[in-house]
Amino acid sequence: MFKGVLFDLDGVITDTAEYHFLAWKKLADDLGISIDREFNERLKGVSREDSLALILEHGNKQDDINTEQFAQLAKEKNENYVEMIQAISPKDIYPGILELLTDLKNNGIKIALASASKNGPLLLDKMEISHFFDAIVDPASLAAGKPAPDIFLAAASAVDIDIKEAIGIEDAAAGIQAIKASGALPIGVGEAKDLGDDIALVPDTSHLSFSYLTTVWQG
Ligand code: B16
Ligand code: MG
Repeated sequence: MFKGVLFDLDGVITDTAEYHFLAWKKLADDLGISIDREFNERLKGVSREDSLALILEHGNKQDDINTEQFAQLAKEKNENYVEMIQAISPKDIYPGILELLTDLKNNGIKIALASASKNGPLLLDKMEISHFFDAIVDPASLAAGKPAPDIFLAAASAVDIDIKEAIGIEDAAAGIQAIKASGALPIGVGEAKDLGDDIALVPDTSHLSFSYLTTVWQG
C-alpha cells in the first residue's frame, strides 16, 4: 500500500492554473508577445522565473531585457496573480479533493504539497486545508524545479517515506516528468495529448477517490 500522496496545487487542488495563465497573458500582451493556451501548457508547473524566460524566448525578446527588468516583470506578474487569488475560498477547492484529503488522513496516509508555487501556503490557508498537509516543500529551497525530480523527492523525504511508497498527482507535463524521474507513481489530471498515454489519467479531480488511488497502486 502507498504511504504518502504528493500533491501538486495549481490545476490539481484548485483552478489557479487559469489565473496563472491570465496573469502571464496580460504581461505578455503588454510586452507585445502573443501566447495562447497551447503555449501555456509549457508553463504549467514551471517556476515563475523559468516561465518568464520561456515567454521572452517565445517572443524573441530575451536579449532586450536586463536582469533588473526581468525581476521587475516577474514581480509584476506575481502582483497581478496575487490580486486575482485574493477571493479564493473553500468553495474553490476542486471536486473530490476535500473527500480525498479526509480519506487519506483517516487511513494514516501522509500528505505533502509539491507545488512550484511560492504562493502555495497562502492558497492552502485561503481554502482552509493547510491542516491536512504533513509537509509543504518550499520551492525556493530546491536546486532545480520541475521537470527535475527534486520537489517530489523533497516532499517524500519531508514526510519520512521512501519515494517508491508515494503517489504523485499532477496536471502538468513538466510535473509528470518530475514524478516519473523521482520514482513515485504518477497520476495525471488531464488529457493524454498533454500528459502522455503511459500513466493513469483522470479527466478531472472528481475521479480522484481513495479507492481509485488504491486501484491504481495495485496496478
Ligand atoms: P508562483 P504547481 C506552479 O504551480 C504553476 O503551475 C506555474 O504556472 C507557476 O508558474 C509556478 O507554480 C510558480 O508559481 O509564481 O506562484 O511562485 O502547478 O507546481 O502547483
Ligand atoms: Mg499544476
